[in-house]
Amino acid sequence: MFAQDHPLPRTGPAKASEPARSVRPGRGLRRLLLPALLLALPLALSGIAPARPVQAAANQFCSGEYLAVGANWSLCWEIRANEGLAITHAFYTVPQTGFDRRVLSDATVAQIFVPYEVGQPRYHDVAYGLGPAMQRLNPQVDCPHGQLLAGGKVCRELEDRGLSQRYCLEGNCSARRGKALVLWSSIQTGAYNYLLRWEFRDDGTIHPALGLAGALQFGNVAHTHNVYWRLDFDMGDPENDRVEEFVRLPKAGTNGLQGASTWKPLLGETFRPTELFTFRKWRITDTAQKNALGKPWSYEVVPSPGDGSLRTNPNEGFLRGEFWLTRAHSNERFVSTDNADLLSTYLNGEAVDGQDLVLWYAQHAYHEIRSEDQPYMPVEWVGFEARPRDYFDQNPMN
Ligand SMILES: [Cu+2]
Repeated sequence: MFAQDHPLPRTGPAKASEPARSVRPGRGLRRLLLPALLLALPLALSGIAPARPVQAAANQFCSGEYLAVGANWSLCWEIRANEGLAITHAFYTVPQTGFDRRVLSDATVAQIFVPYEVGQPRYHDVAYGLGPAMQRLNPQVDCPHGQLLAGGKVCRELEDRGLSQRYCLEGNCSARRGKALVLWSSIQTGAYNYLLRWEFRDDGTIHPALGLAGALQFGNVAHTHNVYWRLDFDMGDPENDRVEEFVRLPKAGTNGLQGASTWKPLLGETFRPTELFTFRKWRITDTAQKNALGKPWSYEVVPSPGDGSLRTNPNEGFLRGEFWLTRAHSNERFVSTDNADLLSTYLNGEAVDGQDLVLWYAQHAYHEIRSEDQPYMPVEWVGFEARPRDYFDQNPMN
């Protein structure tokens, strides 16, 4: 579904003075940039010739600096008062066919909840507004190979992401380097600098990440950064979504030597904890679309090994699970405020099968202070992968 800019709902007096307002940048620049140049440049840099030129499918929804094209992707983005840099449309162009497919309709960071181990403070940073806290980037150091947008507050880059493939046949070896289209921004929250980074790889993988940087807020007090991502996948169209959970178990009677796995549908709005012992992960499928092998198109959310978990008390019920599934509603965009657990209220028994759905994924970075965090912290990334599973007929890079 297409997100609108809704004000953050508040259910009680908030610490922030006023609800953050949209600081969407002016649109004058759009007219000045040549869409043709935007299309041609990433292709020239990639060195990979698709069957036909990459289509800017997202250009139906945005243009100028709000349209980002490269690494087989075309995206629209905007700056929102609360979530900061948001992806509003993401289309993948299949290299073999030149065919554009919608993947995402809306992708945001929906909360960065930072409770300190001594009980207070407990920050809900997205509720205070990431948009107005975005900082100007330095063209030489921050964005040397890209373009600065939004008055210098967003960097758009086409990055070399290292080896994407290597294989040998009868002693002849071939390798390929991958590309990624990246949009990122820097946000000042107290002494911290958050780096909000959206990476779209040429093989269809999406890698959202939050960088923790800046200086320590309270010296030697440990805390967790609970980062919530909100993803509205719309593969092809918003309808016919189904979400399933992966489970791998040892086969009975084989002394642990054999195993089997399956995908089980989630039958209603729900939350689920991560589970390392069963390789738990989740996918969203479009039941009406199948690839050439007869498998339903899907994207899977793959937890990162260090994602951790944090459970506190019922007032912070949004900490009960790492993965949440809700029906898509444009006014259900945030996880929490200083006074309210919003995410739990979205679980109200709505049917999910075949509907337009939203996935929420939470990562928990435990920040045990180390000497090397002084005077300025080395950047630490908190990110995960959303990968195509049977969305293509084969490796799209071949
Ligand atoms: Cu920290």
